Parts: sequence; C-alpha cells; structure tokens
Amino acid sequence: MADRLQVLSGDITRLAVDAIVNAANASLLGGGGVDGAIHRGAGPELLAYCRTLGGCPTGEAKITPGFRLPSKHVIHTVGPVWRDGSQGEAQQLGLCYRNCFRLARKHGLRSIAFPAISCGVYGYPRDAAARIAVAECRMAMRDNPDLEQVLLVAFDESMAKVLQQALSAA
Ligand code: AR6
Repeated sequence: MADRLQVLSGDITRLAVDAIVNAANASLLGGGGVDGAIHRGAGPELLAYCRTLGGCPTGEAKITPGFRLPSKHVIHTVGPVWRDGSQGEAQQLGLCYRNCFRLARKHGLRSIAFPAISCGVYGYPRDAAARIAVAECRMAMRDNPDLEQVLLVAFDESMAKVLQQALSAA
C-alpha cells in the first residue's frame, strides 16, 4: 500500500495521470498558484468549460476534461482559507480530499495527483494540512482498490519534506 501513495516534487501540470487536482477558488474561473498553472497548461477550453459549472463551494469538487494537459481530467476543489483553525478548516480540507476521491471512483480513475490544497495563498499550516492529506488518501485507498497511484505533489522542497514526514509518521 505504501507504494501506491507517494510524495513527488515538481510541477503537477506535467503529470500524465487520470486526474490532477486543482486548488481552485469558488468561482472556478482561474487564479494564481497551481490554479493559474493548470489553466495555462489546459488552454482556454478549460476556462470556457468552467464557466458552465456555476462555481464550487468550499470543500466540494467538480471534474472537467484536462484539455491540453497530459492528464485526462482535472478535479477542481476549493480548499478553506485558514483563519484560526476554529472555523471548520480541518473538516473542510478533509472534505476536499474526500470529494475528489468520490469523483475519482465515480469516473473509474486509477491515478490521481494532488497539490498541497490550501497551503499557498490560503495560508493553511503545512504540517497540519499534510497530516490531513495523508490520512484522507490512506482512507480512500483502503476503500477503493482500483486506485493504483495517488501522488501528493510538492512544488518546493520544504513542502516535499513536510509531506514526506506526514507519510512516514502515520
Ligand atoms: N504544481 C504543484 N504545486 C504547485 C504548483 C504547480 N505547478 N504551483 C503552485 N503549487 P495555491 P491555495 C503549490 O496558492 O492555497 C489560487 O489563486 C504551492 O506551492 O496554488 O489552495 C486559487 O485561484 C502550494 O504549496 O492554492 C485560489 O484563489 C500549493 O500548490 C487560491 O489560489 C497550493 O497553493 C487557492 O489557494
């Protein structure tokens, strides 16, 4: 099981997996960070498609094609903005992962890559977010044997370290 869940460093938009996850905002109309990179990689067709979706509340997820990306699909989810930890942030972040995995199962996906949802401009403390990510991935993989590969993608080495620590701690 450990092999099916891995930490990877690099640019998530380069990955040829069944789905990459986008850390989007509620409009689903693009933004900075990983969201911007995904829209640049997918091309304008993604924005046109997203305009038909009517946005996405925090904690939920919506699936689109990957268009010009090497990944077949993009699963867009909206992480919580970190306030002080007492506003349901942990529950909402857990829901993001859960709803992405629900869509993966519904669409028969076997490989999925996540960025560190909410760990950029949304300000979620990285170690706490990494623990949630690992726990949710493990649970989803237990429930869905069709998931062959789950990648936690870090864009910089410090995030990779935090994710790796969470992976080996549990
Ligand atoms: N590949 C993998 N990870 C990346 C990439 C990439 N190409 N680019 C950035 N990251 P963020 P959030 C990492 O800010 O905190 C957007 O404007 C980054 O280093 O992209 O959920 C949306 O539209 C960080 O570790 O997402 C929303 O408004 C992680 O991805 C808002 O930002 C998440 O950082 C969402 O904020």
